[in-house]
Amino acid sequence: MSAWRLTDDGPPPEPGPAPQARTGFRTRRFLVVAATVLLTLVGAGGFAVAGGAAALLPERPEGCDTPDRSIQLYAVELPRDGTQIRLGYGLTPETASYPGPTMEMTEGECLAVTLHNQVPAATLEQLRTDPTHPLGVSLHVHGVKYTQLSDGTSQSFSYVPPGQSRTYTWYAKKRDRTAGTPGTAGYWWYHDHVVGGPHGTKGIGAGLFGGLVVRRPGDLRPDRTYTTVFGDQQSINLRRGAAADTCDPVNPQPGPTCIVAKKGERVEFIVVGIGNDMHTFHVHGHSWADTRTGVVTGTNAEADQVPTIDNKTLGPGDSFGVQFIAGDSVGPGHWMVHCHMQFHSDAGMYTTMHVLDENGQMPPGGHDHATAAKAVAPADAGQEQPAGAGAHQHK
Ligand SMILES: [Cu+2]
Repeated sequence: MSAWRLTDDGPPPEPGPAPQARTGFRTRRFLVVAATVLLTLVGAGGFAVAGGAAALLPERPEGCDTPDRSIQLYAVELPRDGTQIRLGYGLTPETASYPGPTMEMTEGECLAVTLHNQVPAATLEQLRTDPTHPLGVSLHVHGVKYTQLSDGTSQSFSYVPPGQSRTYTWYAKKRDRTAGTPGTAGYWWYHDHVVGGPHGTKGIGAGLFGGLVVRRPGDLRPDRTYTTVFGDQQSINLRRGAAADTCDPVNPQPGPTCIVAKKGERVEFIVVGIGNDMHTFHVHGHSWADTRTGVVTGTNAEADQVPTIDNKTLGPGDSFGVQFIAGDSVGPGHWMVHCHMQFHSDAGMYTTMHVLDENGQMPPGGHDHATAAKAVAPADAGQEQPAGAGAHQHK
C-alpha cells in the first residue's frame, strides 16, 4: 500500500531538522494510508462507495454538484445467438439490446446512470477467463468526464456484482476558451470493462456496448440516429450478412438491425470500433463533411477547408458521427452501408440503409442480396466462428 503525494517543494524532508514538518508529513501520510485502506475495504464490498468514503475520492466531476437527470440502465442476458452468450444494456430489462440504448447529453449537463446488474452469476462465471477475477458488470464511458468512482473497472472497484446496482455520474463538460480545453461535444460510446477480465473484452464481445452523443446547444437535431459498432469477425453490431439487416419490408421497425429513413430526413450515425481490427465506414449514395457532426457551416471559403467524404477509417476504440439528408438528390433506395476492407465486406460486413420516399413508401425493385448474404454466423470478439449460410430477399 503506498500513499501517493505530490508537493511543489520537493521530496519529503529527510530525518533530522524541522521536526514539526516531519510530524505533519507523518500525520498526512497516515491519513492517506488510512483513507486508502478504508476505500479499499468499502470498495471491495463491490457496492457503491458511499458516505465517508465518498469524501476521499470525489464522487462527481467538478462542475457537477447535482445531476441534472437520472436514468436507470439494466444489464441482462439475452437469448443466445447459436452458442454465443449475448448480453445487453436496456432502459428496461425487457428492452435490452446490443448495441444498448443510445445516450444523449448536452454540453454542461450532468447525468446519473444507475446500472442494475441482472446478468446471472453463472453466466458471468462462464465468461470469466481467470477464476480470481471478480464477477460483475460495469459502465465505462468515453469522452465525457467522470471521477474514478465512475470509471467502471475492477481495479477501482467501480463495478456491479450480480443482483446489485451502482450509480455512475457523467459530466458533459463545456468548452473552456480561456483554458483552451475542447469540451466534450462529440460522438462517443460506453461499454462494460469488467466481464471476463480486467478489460471487459468478453463483456464487449457479448454485447455490452452502446453509443453516446454529446451535443452543443444549437447543433442540428437529427430525425433518426443509428449506432453501428464495427467489430471483429467482420461484424456490424455483432452480426454479419443477412443477420445485420432484418428490416421487414412491409412494416420496418427502426432498430439495431433495421436502418430505415424517409427521403429528406436528417439521419445520424454513431460509428464505433470495437475488438482488434481496423475498419472503414462507407455509405453508398451519401456523403458528409468531415467535421464534428458531419454538417458544414460558414462561408464557402470556410467550407472549402473541410473535406467531403463518404468513407472514414475506424480503429479499435475510435468513434465518430456523421449526419446527412437521406436520399439527398439520389432518392429512395436500398443503400449499402459497409466496411470497405474488401475481405471484411466479402465476409458479410455490410448492412443496408433503406431510404423510403417522403410518404414512407419504397418504390419497387432493386434489392436482392440473397446471393451475397453468406456469412451470418454469430460474431464474437474472442472466438473463431464457422461461417453459416443465410439469405433474405425483399423487393
Ligand atoms: Cu472491416
